[in-house]
Order: sequence, then C-alpha cells, then structure tokens
Amino acid sequence: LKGSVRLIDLPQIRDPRGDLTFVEGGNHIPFDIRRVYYLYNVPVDAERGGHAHRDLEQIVFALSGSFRMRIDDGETKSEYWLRDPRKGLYISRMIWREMDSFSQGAVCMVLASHRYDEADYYRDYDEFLAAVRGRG
Ligand code: T46
Repeated sequence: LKGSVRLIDLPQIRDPRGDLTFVEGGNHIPFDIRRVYYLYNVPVDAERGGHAHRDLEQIVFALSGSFRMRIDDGETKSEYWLRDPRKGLYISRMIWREMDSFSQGAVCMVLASHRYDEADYYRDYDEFLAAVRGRG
C-alpha cells in the first residue's frame, strides 16, 4: 500500500483536567480540510463504507470507542482497528474501504479534502478494481 494508507499521530496535551489533541491544516495532515463529518449512533452490527474515491483523501479517527477499517488498494488488503483519538488513518484516493465492528457509542470523525460529491464514489467493487488495474 506504500504511503497511500498510514496512521498519522497527532499531538496530545495531557494535564490533570484531561487530554487535548489538535489538528492544524498545513501542519499535521497532507491536504487542506474542506469538510468534516462524523458517524455516531452506529449499531454494533452495522457495516459502513463499501466504496472508494476517485480524488478524495481522508483521515479517519475514532474519537470515542472503536471500530475496524478494512482497506484494499486492488492488490493488497489490510485492516486497522481504530481506538485511539490521537491516531488518524490517512486514506488516499483509489482505496476501497469497509467499516464494521463498531463498539457501543463509538464516534468516528473524518477530515476530508473535498466537499461531498457522489460522482467521486466508486460504490461497485468490480468497477473500482477495473479502474485501479486499468491504470497499470
Ligand atoms: C467514507 C466513510 C468513512 C452526505 O450528504 N454528505 C457527506 O459528507 C457524507 C459523508 C455522506 N452524505 C450522504 C450520502 C449518503 O446518502 O449520507 C448518506 C450516507 O453516506 P455513506 O453511505 O457514503 O456513508 P458511509 O459511512 O458508508 O461512508 C462515509 C463516507 O461517505 C466515505 O467517504 O470513507 O464514511
């Protein structure tokens, strides 16, 4: 998968009042943030994702609780268990992702490089495979 999927460590400021983590555009992440969204009230047996993006880059965090992300670049598959709010999973363009095994009360926050655009999605796996393999 080379650098196309990797964990990004964010700073953590700890003191007796609790922990604080921050993200700065142009510093901690490799794109300008144009959108933030979050998933919550997710049933523990839910499956989300099941798509890839033509251009979108994202960083996915488990702000609370945990869940699994399955990653597939068309050749290699891997999986990440996200559970640490300091560690975001960077996912570049043209990567298939699936999410499941959400813990009770899990909150997933995503930083995205573009606004929502349905035309940017591959929601069909075979179409995604043909596209990544076709590019050689
Ligand atoms: C991804 C994973 C981690 C919007 O209107 N605006 C938005 O910004 C988003 C993300 C979604 N939507 C609409 C589109 C669908 O009608 O919300 C509905 C559910 O979206 P979707 O089925 O794509 O949700 P997930 O959780 O399967 O996937 C989302 C992101 O779409 C995707 O980019 O990587 O979270």
